[in-house]
Amino acid sequence: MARARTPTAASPRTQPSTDRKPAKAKPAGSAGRPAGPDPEFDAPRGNGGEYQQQAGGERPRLTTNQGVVIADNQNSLRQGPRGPALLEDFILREKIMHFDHERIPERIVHARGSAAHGYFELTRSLAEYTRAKLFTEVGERTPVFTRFSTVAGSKGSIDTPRDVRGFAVKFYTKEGNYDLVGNNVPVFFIQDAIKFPDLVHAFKPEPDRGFPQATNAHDTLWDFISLTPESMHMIMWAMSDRTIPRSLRMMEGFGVHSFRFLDHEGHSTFVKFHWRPKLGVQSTVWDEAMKLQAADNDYHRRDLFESIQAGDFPEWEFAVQLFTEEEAEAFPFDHLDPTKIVPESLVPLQVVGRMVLDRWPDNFFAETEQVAFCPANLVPGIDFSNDPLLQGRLFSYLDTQLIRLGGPNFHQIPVNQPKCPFANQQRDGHMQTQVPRGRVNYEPSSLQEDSPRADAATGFHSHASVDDGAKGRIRPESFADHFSQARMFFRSLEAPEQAHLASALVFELSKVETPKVRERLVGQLRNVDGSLAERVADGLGMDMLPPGVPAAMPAQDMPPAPEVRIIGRMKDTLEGRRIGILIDEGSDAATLKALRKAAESAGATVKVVAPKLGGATLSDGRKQAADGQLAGTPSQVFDAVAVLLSEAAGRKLAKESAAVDFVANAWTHLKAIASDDGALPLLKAGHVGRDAGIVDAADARAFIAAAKTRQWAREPKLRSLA
Ligand code: HDD
Repeated sequence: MARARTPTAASPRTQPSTDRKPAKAKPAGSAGRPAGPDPEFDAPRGNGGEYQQQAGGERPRLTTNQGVVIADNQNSLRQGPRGPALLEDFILREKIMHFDHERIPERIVHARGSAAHGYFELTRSLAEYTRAKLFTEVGERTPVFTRFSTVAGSKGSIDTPRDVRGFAVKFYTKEGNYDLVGNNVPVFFIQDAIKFPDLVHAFKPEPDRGFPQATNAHDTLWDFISLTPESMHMIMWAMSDRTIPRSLRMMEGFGVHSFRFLDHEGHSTFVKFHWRPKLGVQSTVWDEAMKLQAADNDYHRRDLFESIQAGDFPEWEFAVQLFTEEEAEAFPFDHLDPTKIVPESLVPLQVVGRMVLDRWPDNFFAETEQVAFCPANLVPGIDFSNDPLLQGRLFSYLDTQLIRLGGPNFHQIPVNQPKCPFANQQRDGHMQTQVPRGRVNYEPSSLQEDSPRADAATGFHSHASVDDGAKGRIRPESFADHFSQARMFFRSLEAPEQAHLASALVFELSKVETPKVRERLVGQLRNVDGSLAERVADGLGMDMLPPGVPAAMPAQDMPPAPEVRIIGRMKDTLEGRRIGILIDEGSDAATLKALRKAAESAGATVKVVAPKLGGATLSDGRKQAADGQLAGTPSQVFDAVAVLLSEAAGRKLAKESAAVDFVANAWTHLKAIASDDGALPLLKAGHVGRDAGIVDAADARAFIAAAKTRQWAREPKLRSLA
């Protein structure tokens, strides 16, 4: 039996500890220290930055959390080389204890997220409407931290499910933190916050079985939805291609609720907030989204990270819709109902600023995980509306941070701290990291001149709204129309988008085991649009159309709202997009060079894919390394592909399933494909047809033009959509 070695001079246990002094040694004791706090001595030194600077760039010594230098980080303290571990090993216990507590409760919703730092820049003053400096100082750059998220899945789940995306922006303004906690769709499922726990329970994994994860396609969600007609407008958005975005950089954001702007006199104007991506709005197709789950679970996070690292900073325009109380009275819906949009034909968007995300967080946990958004974080000049969903949210977010971040001092975590001065008499509590000085921790006080006081001139004032009425659990009659805007949405879409929406409903409901739930949902769809209900019923193979569910108020026809479409809003550009070029031994060097040059000059990122990561020897004898190995780099991670193969390689790859899938998926996902003669056997094996998106690799210009769009005309050849 092998015996453990006894420690020798060379073993880690007996290695001499590196007994280097920090570059800047601190004076011992208080000798030489001025009375009172010593900024150098008292400054917190965390696990990294500050300490490393202290060490003057030398490697810092490993210590316990008490600052004791650790001599051996490989072996725990044992009674003899093969003896038991000793309880007195405080180094082992501290390390394991800390590790055991590394995880904090994940967010109940929006657990999976990716975030970045950046800035907001105002391009047009809104001083006429608001006193908020954020919206009045043109050219001023306000730092922001923006977190995007899926809603249903847990923290470790996938990036590309069919799901609404969170779009939360923390503005670190000069007047305090302002959080705009929105989504990538402008409406919500429910009208009243009291229904939120039910909604979330219904879409999370079912409680008895613990699945399905990160999807809405199951009985409990559709049971709830089919009994909640107010959700129908949101369902239209959720089943549209908006919820399978191509990139976080290519989706819109919405503040959802109406808020108020308040000017210096306290006059109020209602405002709705919009983010519009510079790269245009683009989605995947459903089959592609599902295959992306297999190709890359971190597809969106990686895309955001890589674009920022490459200096292609994601950017959005910031726009507002402004309307008065009187204008709102004349709308044919209640704008306080969060299941409604204010169509742009009624109130046009005004672009007043832009947001640029230009820095990836230094540490995922410290920033992306610990950031705490709250719709109640407002600054002077902005106020809430009476939207009952918003009112409930004002309680929920603060409350959830108490459990998630462990106590009331989460505002002291660096990512949550205001960047303007802040001071008050709130004290103590778990994880207090500040050290307030002096005797005064109350107000009014006279003992300390510099203790903070309220200031009516610059402070926050609420809108002096007058609301009366009997107390009660009342849903206003103006909230009763659940179907007009749902119908408006569906009828405003282009034909392929309508087909995708119908297919999405068929897909989701086909995962529902309970027939009466499917039938009731189709019954609700009859209130939205008869043809949609029929398509879904047909797609599910129902023998007859289920009876309609009685509507409190039948849908009214509204003018189409073109702004809800995605088709036509994809930008005619390759900027921010990725091209994959598949090569193998003998691929034509000149064509590869020409395609790469054309794609890169058009703004795309080009990746070379080959059966082996080492790459292949090209026609000119040069070795071309690959960025991705074929089996691990399928075509779904690209916006368009080119296939450059010698005749021999084309014949070989036509029998290689990863290569066949590469071209077959590019074809069915409506992408442009450039190919040379050698690639033809592979294209044939992948059943790639002919259309305007299939171009000769020698014609780089034609490829670039085709790559800028999806080949929508191809779709009817490929899928019998519901
Ligand atoms: Fe919420 C998180 C957006 C309704 C309760 N919500 C959360 C996040 C976003 C939204 C983007 C993630 C923030 C982050 O990145 O950390 N939520 C919305 C929108 C809503 C909405 C646009 C409707 C217009 N939410 C809503 C209601 C309630 C909540 C009605 C409860 C009454 N939301 C929460 C929460 C979360 C949250 C439980 C989970 C984690 C967190 O707050 O910090 O408090």
